[in-house]
Amino acid sequence: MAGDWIRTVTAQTPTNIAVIKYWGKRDENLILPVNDSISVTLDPAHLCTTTTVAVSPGFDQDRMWLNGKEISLSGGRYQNCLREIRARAAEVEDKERGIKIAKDDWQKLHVHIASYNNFPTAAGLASSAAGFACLVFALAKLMNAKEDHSQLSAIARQGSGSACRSLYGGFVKWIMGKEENGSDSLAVQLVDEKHWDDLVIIIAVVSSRQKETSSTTGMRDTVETSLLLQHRAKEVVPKRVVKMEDAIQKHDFASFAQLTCADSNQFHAVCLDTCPPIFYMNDTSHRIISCVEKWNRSEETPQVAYTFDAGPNAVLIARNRKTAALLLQRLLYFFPPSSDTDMSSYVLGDKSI
Ligand code: 2P0
Repeated sequence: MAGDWIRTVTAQTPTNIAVIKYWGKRDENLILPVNDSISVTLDPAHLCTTTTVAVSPGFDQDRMWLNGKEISLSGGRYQNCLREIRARAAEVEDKERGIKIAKDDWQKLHVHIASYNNFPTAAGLASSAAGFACLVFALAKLMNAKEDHSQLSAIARQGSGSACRSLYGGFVKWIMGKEENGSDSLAVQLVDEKHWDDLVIIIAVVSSRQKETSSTTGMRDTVETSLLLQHRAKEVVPKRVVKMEDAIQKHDFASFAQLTCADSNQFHAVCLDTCPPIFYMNDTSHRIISCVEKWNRSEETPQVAYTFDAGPNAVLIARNRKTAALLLQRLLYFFPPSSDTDMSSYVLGDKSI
C-alpha cells in the first residue's frame, strides 16, 4: 500500500416502489420491519442514484457529498454500512496500476463518496432506497467484499429499510425475518425485470418539495400510537403478500392492481390513525385516485394501479404501453401543466373527474 494513488468504483442503482408497503419498525437501530414488503425496482435509466466511492492513502477521513453538497457521515446509518462492509473487505490487487491493498489495510484507509440522485431527494420518491443500496454495492466492489446480493441487502437495510429491495431488479420481497440480530431480514428477488415487462410505470410529480414528516419519525409515531398498524402487520399484510406473489407470478393484473391500490390506501389510513396524524397525500393525490378508480370501474378489468409513498406523488402502473398512453392523455387533460415544472402548481381547472 505504498505511494500516492486513488482507486475508484462507480455504481448506479435504481429506486424501488413498494406495492405492499413497509411501515413500522420492530427494531429502530437494526431497521427491522413489522411486516414483509414487496416492491418493483424501476428501470435504471430513469430514477436512480449514481455513486462513486474512492479510496486513497492521501485521504485522512471518510467524507461524503450528496448532490454536490458535503454531508456528515457521523450518523449511525452510514457508520453501520461502512463498518459492515469494512468487516468483509478483502485483498485488492490492481497489477496494471501497481496497487495492492491488504485485507487489514481497509481498517486504516478512508473513503470519499460522491452520490447524485437524478430525481427529487426526500420527496417521497424513495431517494434513500437507491442511495444506500448504491452506496453499499459500490463500497462492496471497492473493498472486494464477496457477499451475494441478499447479504448485501441486509447491510443496505441498516442504512435505510427500503434500500434492501433496490439490490435486485424486477419484483423483490423484503422478508421481515425472525432473528433478533436481523440476520434473516433481507431481500430476495421474486421475478426478474423481464418477467412482466408489459407494465409501464408513470410517476406524476405532484410536488417536489421535501416531505414534512420523515419516514423514520412517522413510522416511530405510528408504531407507538396506531392500533390499525397492529391489525395491518399481523392480519392483513401476511395474506396480501401471498396473494401479491401469486398475482405477479401469473401476470394477473386485476389482482395486482386491487392489492396495490388497497395496500397504498391502508398505508395512508395507518398514517391517519397515527397520533398526531400524518398527511402525505394532498388534494391532487386524491383527485388522481378518483380519476384512476373511476376509469378502472368503467372498464371490464382494471387498467391502472396507483400507489403513494411518504409524499403526495403518484406512482401509476399501467397494464401495458397502450394503457400508459391513454393514462398520460387523461393526466394531461385533468391536470393540465402550467409553466412550472411540477404538479403542485398545475392549474387544477374545473374539469370534473
Ligand atoms: C416502502 N416507505 O415500503 C414504504 C412505503 C414509504 C412508504 O420504505 O427509516 O426511507 O430509512 O427505514 O426506507 C420509506 O421508508 O425508512 C419507505 P427508513 P425508508 O417503500
